Amino acid sequence: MAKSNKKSQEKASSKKQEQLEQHKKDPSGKPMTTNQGLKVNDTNNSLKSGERGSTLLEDFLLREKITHFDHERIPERIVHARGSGAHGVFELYKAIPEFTKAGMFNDTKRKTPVFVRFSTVAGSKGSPDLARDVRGFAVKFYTEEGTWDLVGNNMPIFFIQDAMKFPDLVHSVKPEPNKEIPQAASAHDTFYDFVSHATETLHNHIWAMSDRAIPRSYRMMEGFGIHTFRMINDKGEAHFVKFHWKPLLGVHSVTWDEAVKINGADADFHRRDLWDAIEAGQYPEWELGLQLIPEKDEHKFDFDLLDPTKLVPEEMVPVKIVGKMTLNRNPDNFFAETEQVAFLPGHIVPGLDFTNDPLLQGRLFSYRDTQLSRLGTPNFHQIPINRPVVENHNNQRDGHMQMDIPKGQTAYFPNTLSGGCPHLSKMSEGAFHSYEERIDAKKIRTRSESFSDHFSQPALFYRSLANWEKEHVADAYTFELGKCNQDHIKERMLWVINQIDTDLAKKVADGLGMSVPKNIDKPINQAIGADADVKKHQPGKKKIYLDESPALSQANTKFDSVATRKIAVLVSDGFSMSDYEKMTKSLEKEGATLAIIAPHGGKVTCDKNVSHPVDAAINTTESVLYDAVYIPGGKKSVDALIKEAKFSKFLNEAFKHCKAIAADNEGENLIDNTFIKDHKDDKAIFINGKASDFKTAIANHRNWDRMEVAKKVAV
Ligand code: HDD
Repeated sequence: MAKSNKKSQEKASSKKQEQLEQHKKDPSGKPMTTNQGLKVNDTNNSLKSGERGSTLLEDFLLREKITHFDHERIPERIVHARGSGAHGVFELYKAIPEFTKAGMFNDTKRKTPVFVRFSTVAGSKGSPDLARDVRGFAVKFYTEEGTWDLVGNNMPIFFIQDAMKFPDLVHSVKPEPNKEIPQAASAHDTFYDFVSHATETLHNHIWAMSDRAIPRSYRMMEGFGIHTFRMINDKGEAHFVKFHWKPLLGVHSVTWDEAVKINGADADFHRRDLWDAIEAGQYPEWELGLQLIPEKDEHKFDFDLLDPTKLVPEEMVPVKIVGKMTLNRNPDNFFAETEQVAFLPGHIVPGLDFTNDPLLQGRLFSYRDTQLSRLGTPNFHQIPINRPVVENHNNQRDGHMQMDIPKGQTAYFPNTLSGGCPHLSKMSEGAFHSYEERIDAKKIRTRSESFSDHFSQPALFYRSLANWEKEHVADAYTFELGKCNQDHIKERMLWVINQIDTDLAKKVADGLGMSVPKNIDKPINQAIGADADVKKHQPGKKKIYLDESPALSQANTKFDSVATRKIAVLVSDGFSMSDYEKMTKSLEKEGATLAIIAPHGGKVTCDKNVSHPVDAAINTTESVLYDAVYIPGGKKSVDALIKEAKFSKFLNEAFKHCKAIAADNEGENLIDNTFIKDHKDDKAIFINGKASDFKTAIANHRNWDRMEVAKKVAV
């Protein structure tokens, strides 16, 4: 059966790809050798004294093979260990010289090569993809002026305001140190012990309780640079800027029940989805948007632009779309590229600069430092995936795994012996020059009072959600706190949630079988110094400077495409080919992927006596792996499906997860064997319906109106 609409696999040719080509090794048709190039005759047996004798120390083949194997692991990333990467390209729609002199934002003919890595934060390298977690969204731009890394997340804010607290945050969410439990999960006492005392975490935390933390696909999530950065034009004028990635497929998520089941059915769900889409030529695309704020407006907001726990609502500062990123090539080798890629927020180019956001400032140190233990050498920039596409020369020398051979007598500056080279460049010649910001201040270890509003933006986020999203948030809090053992932690969390929204707190309290504490002491924000003035740093009362921000709700995303959606087609021998064609032709044309699911593997024969390959036998797959389900007619086929209970379970689950379901002719008999039989009037259930209506329902992602009924489905 036809799969997705395969575009021709265009070979992404770029300066970076050409550079990587030089390092690739292709063993096809080649003899096996040792690392020294010696041809190998036997890689299966060690050298022994006699056929059954002991193995000899002389065996250099054994030693080379085993030694390399013994050392083939490197430390996983301390956070964001689980991830997937892809190559691509960034193209600018329109030059923006008025804001920045950065080359990639000034030349619409340039195709800037990129490498992107998506990740979860808390889990280990082998943890499942659908953990409730923030997703990393790190982009490496190989620009003509040097490499720029935009190391962001899929949520526009962060948990903490100062890098000094990062180890505490991470230690609280990671598995508890005595028992190394739980893996890739925030639902445990230590995390909530921390969150309830460090109230600055609440904004990112409520996002993590929302559907944003369980995306349908990496391809269907937004990305954010989070911090306020600076753009500098060639007159030296600066604008504050926030970076946004907007996926062309819209922002979509799965439900928590699906997430839990997907983790069992396919722990690589997001990794596979990204890989498959790129292999099929259905290249993921994001537009890059900028929120630009003139320097003079720095203090115009009700929050501090340097506080990374605050977003700038799009309704207050619109997002200006400036270009598009397309991911068009899978890596050749996971370890060499995705594992060894090193992102550093300190990788910057002229025309861009940092701000004094204290979280960003700390990150500028941490990322270089971590590569030293992870990749083992200050020469990590020489690893092919990390090499810039422009030449780099300086007087740094030696170190583990030096791959370059720097020529010449000198390794210092200034020098005359090498003619003063490598020489310095003027700004007019493209040299980087830090933005000259006037600073007149005391050296002081404290938190700015302007960072003390911890409730207004979580409340704005919650107010802006659709009812179904709000319900998911309440369920998530109830689940997470339900997994905590300590009542005093849950109580404190309920008190804190109550400061965000009283209805939300009540719902969660009901779910926990507790009540919202009224008289708890105001939680002391403990993320301050022992001598700090406590009153100054207490989170203030929530303010309302915007009733709602529609841009924050997934109900307002794009619902215009079925491209890359996976539709399960349940069939057995004798299914109606004309039904199948009627329903699926336009879906396939618009890029949806159809998967034939049958009682057995191999092939099924339709009523026209043509055999079709089965994509998955029912015992190898699960409903949660698909976006929609279709059952064509054909009595013999449907009778066989009814006999196998898992097909009915498959449908009940799709119904529970509010997905579109269509059946034609005898296909209805299978529907009648499920919970759906009394809900055929549902707006995303189609019995002998129109293909175009089914398609619209799939593009709509889910029918959330069904949520109350769906809860009654016991699967
Ligand atoms: Fe971080 C990795 C994103 C704050 C320290 N971080 C890492 C990655 C992403 C982020 C996407 C994975 C990169 C990859 O795929 O290789 N981190 C963020 C964002 C933050 C943030 C959006 C706040 C706005 N991070 C942050 C702080 C610190 C770190 C405050 C330390 C003070 N992050 C690290 C790290 C990691 C890292 C330990 C682990 C692996 C790596 O850097 O290369 O240095």
